[in-house]
Amino acid sequence: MLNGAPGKSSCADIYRRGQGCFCARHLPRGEIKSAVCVRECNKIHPHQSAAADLESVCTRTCNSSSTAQRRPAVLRAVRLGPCLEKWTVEYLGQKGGDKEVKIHVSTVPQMDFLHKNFAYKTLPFNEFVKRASERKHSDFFLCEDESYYLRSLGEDVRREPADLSKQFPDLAEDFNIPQFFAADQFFSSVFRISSCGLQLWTHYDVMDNLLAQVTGMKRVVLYSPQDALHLYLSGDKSEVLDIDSPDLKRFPEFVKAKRYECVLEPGDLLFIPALWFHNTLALQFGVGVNVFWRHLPADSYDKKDPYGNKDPVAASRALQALERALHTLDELPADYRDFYGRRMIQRIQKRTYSDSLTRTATREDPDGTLPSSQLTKPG
Ligand SMILES: O=C(O)CCC(=O)C(=O)O
Repeated sequence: MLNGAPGKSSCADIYRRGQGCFCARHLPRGEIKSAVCVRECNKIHPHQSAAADLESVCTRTCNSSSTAQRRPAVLRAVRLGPCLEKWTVEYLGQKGGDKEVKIHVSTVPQMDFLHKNFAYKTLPFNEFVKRASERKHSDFFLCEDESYYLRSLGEDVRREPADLSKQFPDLAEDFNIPQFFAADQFFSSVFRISSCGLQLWTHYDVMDNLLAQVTGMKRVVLYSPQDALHLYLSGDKSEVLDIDSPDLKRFPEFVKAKRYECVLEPGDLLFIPALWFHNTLALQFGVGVNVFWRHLPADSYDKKDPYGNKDPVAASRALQALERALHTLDELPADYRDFYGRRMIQRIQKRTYSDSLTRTATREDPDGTLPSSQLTKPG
């Protein structure tokens, strides 16, 4: 397992130190595997046999409605198109041109969205790609070894989802969007271009997602939605920034979150089901594209959500109703609030937890003093 934060070590160092746990990297190319749990001694859980047709396997995996099947999966050596050969720094600069892009600029390896330890800046795309690909810069904003990250946006940033074919039509021609979902489910296609060594905070999105790695290598760590309570969430983001050596005084529950991890290489595709938390670390300068699509009926999603990360409409309504209910409980003395609060939690668990989650909760009770019936008994 990775020990310590990447700090300012070289990307090669980061990669070497992590090699012991980069399990998915050892999978034979052309196979599809579910993401690997590092804590289970690098065991690989096969998703399908090597001979399986990748596309049909992925179509089934991505469209399944069963929670057990909706697990992350890495597909190796996918035909992503001419981008795999063509997307050098020079070519990207030529074809992408000097269109202005809004980028994240960071002086530290771990970007922190919640405390904003990076700056938003604007650069012409070709200049951005050049700078992101180099370690030291003659022109810079904050310091000569600053790092850069692009998450491309739509034309109207607040309303329109990113779409490679609109913002970068010449480059979009080189990238084949994997056809694992119906055309009308498509939501967005997003450039993910990062300097070596830069890490993106742990977060979830509400759309299903295929993250394609076109150049460079990237480590991706994932956590199940069922581990949400161990991740110290602030909205859709985890407060635990340093997932490799977390501050366990501040975040003691974090050790309970089961970590899944893979390393993506050029031509790899990672299926990230909606609500699965993910954290990325660029092991090299790299270019990726991620494609979001709607797994639920279109009207389930917030219409004013260009990023694909606003909670579904029904979830937002339920969370608002909860706030109102809590406000109502405030009318009672503390001991009554405690009593009714506990009963409400039990009722919510009974109505919403899937069987597997109920089992997990029971298993996690170290003394076995909490029978499952206690979790599920009506209030
Ligand atoms: O590839 C990355 O850097 C981040 C990917 C991501 O957050 C996503 O695909 O939702």
